[in-house]
Amino acid sequence: MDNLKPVSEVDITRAIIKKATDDWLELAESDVIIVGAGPSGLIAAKILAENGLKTVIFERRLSFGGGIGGGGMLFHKLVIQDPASDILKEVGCRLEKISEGFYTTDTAEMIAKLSASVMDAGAKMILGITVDDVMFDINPLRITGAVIQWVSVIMSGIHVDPLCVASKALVDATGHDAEILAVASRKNPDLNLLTLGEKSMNSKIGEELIIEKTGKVFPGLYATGMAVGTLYNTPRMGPIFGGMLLSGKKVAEEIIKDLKR
Ligand code: 48F
Repeated sequence: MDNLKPVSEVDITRAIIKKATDDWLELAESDVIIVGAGPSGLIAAKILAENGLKTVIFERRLSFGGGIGGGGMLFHKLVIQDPASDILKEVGCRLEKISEGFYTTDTAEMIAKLSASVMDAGAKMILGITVDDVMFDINPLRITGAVIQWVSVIMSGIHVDPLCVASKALVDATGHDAEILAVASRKNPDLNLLTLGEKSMNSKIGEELIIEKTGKVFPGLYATGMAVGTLYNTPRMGPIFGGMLLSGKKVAEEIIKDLKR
């Protein structure tokens, strides 16, 4: 039988706290914070990290992939079309051709390959963290970071003061609820951010409009994926993911342009 190296309970505790603290000290001032590890947030993080920006994703669940895992009505497939399919091919995700430029893939494979590419690019992903508010500065008025809390604290209902992480760009990739835009709008009417809620289903128009409207919504604050639809009242689209990936790519490119100016 192989002999495992003996590690005491105290060694385990010290190793975890020390290495997690090292990471947190580094992340406390990030270039980009992405809230939500769904398709748009994942691809944005990959591109941002590849371009040398210190990027962290905060995801409240203990898993990543957001709405990818649900496929279409829990069937384990979703659809993707050209040219967004290139993004999945690039991360090694196998596609099944239905017709020219139109494919399906397995939900678990897309989650695994896309998420692995985020970490390979050097972005950090921290699970079990909810972003429940934004930080701001005045003169000039801008969003300067995220207010964070353990999801377990929020679920417990006890009051515990949060911590904050600074960013040059904070990205709402929280999906249909556009949680970051919603809280920023509710608490700061002077930002003039009104989240209208999404429209009923029209996949084609929905995807086109989300890509078109993706980007900066306020200095320091950006939106991608379904959060864009909720902000601008564009149609929902169901289990087709080309628009989400191109939206994530677009927001990353805009941030790179803004931050590297
Ligand atoms: O919903 P989600 O997958 O966002 P998306 O990138 O993609 C939408 C599609 O999955 C699908 C669709 C496209 O055809 O309609 O629904 O816009 O992922 C959002 C992630 O954000 C997390 C949430 O758990 C999910 O994994 N999240 C939401 N609010 C917060 C959060 C928050 N306040 N703090 C941390 N994570």
